[in-house]
Amino acid sequence: MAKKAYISIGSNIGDKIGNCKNAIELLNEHPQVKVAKISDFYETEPVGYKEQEWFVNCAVEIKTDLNPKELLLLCRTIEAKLGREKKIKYGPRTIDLDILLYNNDIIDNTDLKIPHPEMHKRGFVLKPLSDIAADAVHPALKRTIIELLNNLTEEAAVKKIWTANT
Ligand code: PH2
Ligand code: MG
Ligand code: MG
Repeated sequence: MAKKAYISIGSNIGDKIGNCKNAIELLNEHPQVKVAKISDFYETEPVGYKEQEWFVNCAVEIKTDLNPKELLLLCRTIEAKLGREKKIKYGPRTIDLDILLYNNDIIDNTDLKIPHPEMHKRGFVLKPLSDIAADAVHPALKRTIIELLNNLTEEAAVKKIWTANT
């Protein structure tokens, strides 16, 4: 598995922790994906659209032979399998898998932007990501994940609920 990528996972409908764990399992079951690291899990205040339940968020590091487009398709397939329905932007979702980083690639297509265009503004992304990739460098901003987290101005709450690696 030649490439390293980071994926943000979130859920705010149903069994939120279970949905995130199922998503991780489905990623790992793909023959061309190996989940290498799992962050802690966090309960997070909704960002963007406030009138919805709090989320559970986590992040994973994967090793993969899929290219970014194939990985995006896999993420969408897993979302569909776990019962995600058509979405209101920023609204409630059973499961959401967003590609954050893929190697050091910068991709700017209409349907796929890597690094994720909002990752550096979001505590619910940066906090879990910092568990597993504190020193990874954002290829466009040239800042590490921990630097981005420390410079964050967004104040939405991010509370640890589950530790993956004990
Ligand atoms: N995802 C969104 C919009 N807002 N807020 C939190 N706390 N966590 C999320 O995963 C999230 C969100 C759109 O994908
Ligand atoms: Mg998202
Ligand atoms: Mg998404």
